[in-house]
Amino acid sequence: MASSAMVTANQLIIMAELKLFRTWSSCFSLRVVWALDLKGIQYDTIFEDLSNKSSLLLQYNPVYNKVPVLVHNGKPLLESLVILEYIDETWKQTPLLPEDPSERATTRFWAKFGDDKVLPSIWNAFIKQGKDQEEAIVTAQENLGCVERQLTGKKILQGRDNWTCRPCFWLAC
Ligand SMILES: N[C@@H](CCC(=O)N[C@@H](CS)C(=O)NCC(=O)O)C(=O)O
Repeated sequence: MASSAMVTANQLIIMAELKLFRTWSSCFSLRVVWALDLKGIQYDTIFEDLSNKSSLLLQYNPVYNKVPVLVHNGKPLLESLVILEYIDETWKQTPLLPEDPSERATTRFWAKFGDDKVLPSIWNAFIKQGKDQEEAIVTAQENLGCVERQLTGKKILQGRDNWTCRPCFWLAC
């Protein structure tokens, strides 16, 4: 019988208690799903009803009461981009961030731009009405144009060694 000292790193990954609180529709949660899948990490999913949040979700994320929440060995990790960094630092295989510090900074910049600018502007383009909606569409197009210019001429999503795929992965929602 295998002693605990003989447990391999892979087995430890499987044994570690990892739970992801999310909804099926949450794009922020999908980032986490993709990161865990890319790294081949097993986890349990707890689907939340955001109109009737579970007491566990409120307990784990008392500040924002939002998904995603990743719970690793009882410790909650909050905010999708923070969770991605935690996953990358904890499980080193298939790195999400490039090695080079300047490329890491660039990746983080575009991920932040996606959250701060692109996503809210696209959301506004859908929910605003009349003149406000027209303005929101222009703003969304400008923000998407910024991302497009950044990616033009670069090979993206064509292999994990090409760092340009990382901003896409971090932005992608
Ligand atoms: N900045 C957060 C955003 C998370 C977020 O907005 N989650 C939404 C679902 S997509 C949520 O839980 N909303 C519930 C609420 O606002 O009460 C992140 O990146 O994790």
